[in-house]
Amino acid sequence: MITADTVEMLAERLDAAQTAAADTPSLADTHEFGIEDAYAIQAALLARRRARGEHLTGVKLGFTSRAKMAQMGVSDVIVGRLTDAMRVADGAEVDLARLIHPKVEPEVAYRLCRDVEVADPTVDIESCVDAVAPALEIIDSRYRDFRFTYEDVVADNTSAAAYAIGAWRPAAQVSNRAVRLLSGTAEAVGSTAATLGSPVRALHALLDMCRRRGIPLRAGQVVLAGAATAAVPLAPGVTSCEVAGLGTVSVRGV
Ligand code: 0L1
Repeated sequence: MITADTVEMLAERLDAAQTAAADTPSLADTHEFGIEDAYAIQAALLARRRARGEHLTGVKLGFTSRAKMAQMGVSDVIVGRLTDAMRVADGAEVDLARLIHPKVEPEVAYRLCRDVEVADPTVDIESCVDAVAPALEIIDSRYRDFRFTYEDVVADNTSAAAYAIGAWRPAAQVSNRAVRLLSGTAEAVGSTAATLGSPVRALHALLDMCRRRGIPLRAGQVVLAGAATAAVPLAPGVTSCEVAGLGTVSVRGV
């Protein structure tokens, strides 16, 4: 365990890196901390954003592919928080100068139509979802050269930086849809099944995480279910994600 003062100091370091778009070394280089500490640092980081007037708009899952879990040597997903300052309208510009070394991932987004009673063991999270959409998540690890531990990335709010969501459609099964991501000359193709076998499983994993971490889920919030392909560098110009049968979403890096 690290002290409350250290939690605040490390959150301040990550917050400064994000706001200045200047990378920082891995926290683990200088501090020994566990996963509980990492979520405490993440919460302190979010408190800083909220103190600046940002509002929570949802949650995101990370490490939802078996390959990424194996790479990080973990068997659990991670959860981060989204705010209105991270939201980018479909087709709108993303200012690359405000980011350190951004990458982008194609995802499925869910919309919550009612508060989820996360402490209730009988709650049916699927019945709390009314819409689904294609999404782009921009991740921007604040760590120098992408060198981070599992605890580091949780502390860094799971690299969350920005997100865009396409047109919402009534909730539907999206378990194995083709996905295509284009960013500059980079292309990644995959399937929504890369997200824990099906994005709907991400909802159940999220509920479990929120129960364990005391994270509330509120009506109107969005859930980014996790990457359907490996992340690619976010290029200047148009970046788009197409999910078969769901539609397309894009942003423009400037
Ligand atoms: O969205 C995610 O997969 C969370 C972890 C991202 C870690 C990274 O910055 O590569």
